[in-house]
Amino acid sequence: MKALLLVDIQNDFCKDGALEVPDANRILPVVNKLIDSFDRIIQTQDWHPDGHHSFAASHEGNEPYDTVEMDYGTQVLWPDHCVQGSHGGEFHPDLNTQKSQVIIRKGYRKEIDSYSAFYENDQKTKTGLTGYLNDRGITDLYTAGLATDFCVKWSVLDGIKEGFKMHIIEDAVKGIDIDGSLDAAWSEMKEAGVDVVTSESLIS
Ligand code: VGL
Ligand code: ZN
Repeated sequence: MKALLLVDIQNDFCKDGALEVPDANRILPVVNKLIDSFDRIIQTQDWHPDGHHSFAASHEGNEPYDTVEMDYGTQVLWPDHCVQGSHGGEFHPDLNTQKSQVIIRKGYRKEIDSYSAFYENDQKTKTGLTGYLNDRGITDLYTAGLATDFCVKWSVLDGIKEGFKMHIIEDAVKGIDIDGSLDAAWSEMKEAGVDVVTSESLIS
């Protein structure tokens, strides 16, 4: 059974947002068409408390896009974004969220970032999505959203590890691209066995 996984389509990642992903808004009409063609829809929502440790402002002397070492490994520092309850953290108003059946919020613990829909960045703490999918008999996830080289990539890689068949809809994702991270992400996902599809093949 298949489902559509919509990753972090929130104001802060869209045009004029705090962590704007180039051309992010272009996926909105494509994603809305995909929503019409799926019966099971799952969304993720990046959802950080004020002063989250992934924010550059929480680290004296660091700027956004610097990297620092955390207990769980290397962390890119971001501008403040997707703060709980803020406008930036809301889904883009043009996204049709009406059919969404579950929303997985992530990154809500101050000390740890969470890119993937399945695991926090320690690669140990689960979000609960695996259990949800297994309980519902969902085997195939069609992935769209933001950003290709961070939350989409980690969701795809972890989904494969968790035993799901992961598909990425290439015209329904956009990336940030820090120092070649976008090309690297595509290579990693393909290496891991992601199935790359176009929205056209899915829209009925
Ligand atoms: C994301 C950076 C920080 C993403 C979330 O959704 O890809 N990127 N938080
Ligand atoms: Zn974030």
